[in-house]
Amino acid sequence: MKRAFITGITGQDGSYLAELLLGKGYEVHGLIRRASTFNTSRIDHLYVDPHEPEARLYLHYGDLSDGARLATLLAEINPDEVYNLAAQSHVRVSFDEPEHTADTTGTGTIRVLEAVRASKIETRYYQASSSELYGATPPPQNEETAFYPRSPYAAAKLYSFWITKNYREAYDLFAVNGILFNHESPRRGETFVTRKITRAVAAIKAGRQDHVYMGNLDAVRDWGYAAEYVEGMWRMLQADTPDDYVLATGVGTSVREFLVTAFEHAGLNWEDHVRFDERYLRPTEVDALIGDPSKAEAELGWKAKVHPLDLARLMVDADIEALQHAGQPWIDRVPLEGWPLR
Ligand code: NAP
Ligand code: F7E
Repeated sequence: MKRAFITGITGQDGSYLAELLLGKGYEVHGLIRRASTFNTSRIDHLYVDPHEPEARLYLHYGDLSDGARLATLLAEINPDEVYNLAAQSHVRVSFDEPEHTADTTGTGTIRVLEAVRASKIETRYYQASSSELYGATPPPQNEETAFYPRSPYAAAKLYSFWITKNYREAYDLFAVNGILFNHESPRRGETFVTRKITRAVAAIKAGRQDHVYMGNLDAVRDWGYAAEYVEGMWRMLQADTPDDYVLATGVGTSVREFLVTAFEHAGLNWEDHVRFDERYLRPTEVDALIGDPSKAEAELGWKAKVHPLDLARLMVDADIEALQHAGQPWIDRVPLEGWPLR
């Protein structure tokens, strides 16, 4: 039985990856942060009492800020594959918390890589790199495109990209960068633009909210479906040689187009409900990200099937469905207009 270790298992991608690997027969170990409330809602459906013989998913407390803990854990678990998905992953928040972002999204990576070396395990390593690396460089973007980061988040990911590549060259580690363009799902964090829109549509449709405040509607992104992207991560670690790959749909869509599609899908006119608030603007914006995934298609046989506007409809349906189930925690606890969070 193969064994995998996932940092960020409680996040959107970590939850889909854990599901995928369990389905392939892996034993899966995940790193979780100790919090004062439960933070496992995205993986609760995978829970099997660890005392039971059929249990194959185990969680361990730890943090990317604690390198010694990472080394001890890796030595104990001895995984065949390490997926480093943990990060402060919100671009706008990285302008508010640049030092914390550097520490988790940047230095956190070297702590995991050093933990791999210190524990002397034989493993393959996946680094969650990002299309944000391209920043101001115009699309289409592929593995040869120059990086031009435009936020503390992107600058921290740039460090992580290069240190992963350096460890591959310096120590002959099977280490890869997945340069993933935006990928979304019904499990997407509630303050990323797609989920913010689809949750608002569901709440407005249900008569629980009247409007939503948004920032720059002109930005263009290449939104794919997260459940498909974790398959690409896994394929990168099954390749004969380690390399870096772009995963994307190749289709660019503006925030406005996504928003119009989501409102129309619920039979609503977006102009009646969308307002502008400058707090959602970024000091430096990334205008357009559209990926060219041909290398992953040719070498890994990976291709995105769900395209951005279908994804918008899929996410609206999921949020409307979620709202119909009484006792949804976010509806009960959070004021209808939400916290003024970015
Ligand atoms: P996400 O939903 O924000 O999940 C982030 C995960 O990291 C959560 O499990 C979080 O734990 C954990 N985490 C944060 N700080 C940590 C720390 N100091 N120590 C340990 N764990 C920590 O992100 P995602 O969308 O799944 O993305 C996964 C990775 O891919 C991230 O590195 C992200 O930057 C990168 N990425 C994402 C996209 C995208 O479009 N989704 C595109 C390119 C790259 P809590 O649950 O406790 O907060
Ligand atoms: O913003 C605009 C905003 O926060 C997308 C992360 O997963 O993908 C993600 O980063 C666009 C930006 O994602 C609002 O200005 C307008 O242009 O959903 P987002 P992101 O910044 O692209 C990359 C690849 C990652 O690696 C990151 O981890 O939407 N926008 N109005 C807004 N964005 C937000 N969040 N909220 C708004 O109200």
